[in-house]
Amino acid sequence: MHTPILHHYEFSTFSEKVRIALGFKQLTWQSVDIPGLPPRPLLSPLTGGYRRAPVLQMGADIYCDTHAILSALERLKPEPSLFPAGSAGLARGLGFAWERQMWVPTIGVLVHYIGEHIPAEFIKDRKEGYLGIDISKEAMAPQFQEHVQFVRAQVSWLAQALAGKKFLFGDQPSAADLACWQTIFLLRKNCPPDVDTLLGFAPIVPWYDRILAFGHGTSNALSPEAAFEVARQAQPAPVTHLSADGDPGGMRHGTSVRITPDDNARVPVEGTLVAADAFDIVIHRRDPQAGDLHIHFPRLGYTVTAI
Ligand SMILES: N[C@@H](CCC(=O)N[C@@H](CS)C(=O)NCC(=O)O)C(=O)O
Repeated sequence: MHTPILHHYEFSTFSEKVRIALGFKQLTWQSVDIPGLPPRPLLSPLTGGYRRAPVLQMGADIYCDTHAILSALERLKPEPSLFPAGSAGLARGLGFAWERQMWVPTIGVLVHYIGEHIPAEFIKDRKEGYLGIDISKEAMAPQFQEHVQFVRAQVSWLAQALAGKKFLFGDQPSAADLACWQTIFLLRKNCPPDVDTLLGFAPIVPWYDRILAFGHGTSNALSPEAAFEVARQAQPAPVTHLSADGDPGGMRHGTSVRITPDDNARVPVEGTLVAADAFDIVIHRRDPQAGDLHIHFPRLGYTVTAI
């Protein structure tokens, strides 16, 4: 069994969601610190071009997107579960919807407070290679009130859902708790304390602290070169959780496919379909240096086409 390797950067809040999941499951992992924007020359060959963070690597298996990563961690260590007692469908759906809806308004509030400290090259990258919008403080200022109201309304709903409970589904946290938590983490970590009042965070602070307390598990630093060497020396694991011809659209094992995020950072990744179901898809790629790789994506949030 390969030790999980997380390619991530400190201020990436989607990475924080995975770090907290690793802490909740008390896993030992290896940490590859990547830059906050491309180029990431030793990671891109492993992902086939997928450019977002974080990425989880287990040997020659590469997991893109936190939704695929959390499922992989759940298979690696089923207990404690991120999908407690019958919550899987709701936990996945709620987490996905929350992150989709909240991402831009959260950035809008964030840059209101700290926008002047964000380097120009970062703003340029986020516009040209990631979100497709200008996230500078000046550009987002006209929408600040709209973003505040949106986040506050969502948070009020979250507070209502959490009333009298430790976590969204009861005493055990779920992937949905972590998804909701991570966007709030970005704001509470970086903005002055008055953001709590502005956005109505007070009732959810005990829940927030419970999740923060999971920590990050036990990690050791690993260089990008060493992680690449792990992939080079490994073979992809046999896929046992999906069936070769399980694609609901009827795409067969062996089909050449292109997988592209449908929201942002729309860099297509091409490979040969290994296995799929309605939730996940795995493709094979052969990199000249890294060798055979399996790259895993969640199905929701990605467009898959035969090429
Ligand atoms: N749906 C993706 C979203 C990941 C995402 O947008 N991550 C941000 C960092 S927090 C990112 O990739 N930013 C651009 C980059 O780092 O290249 C997931 O769940 O992993």
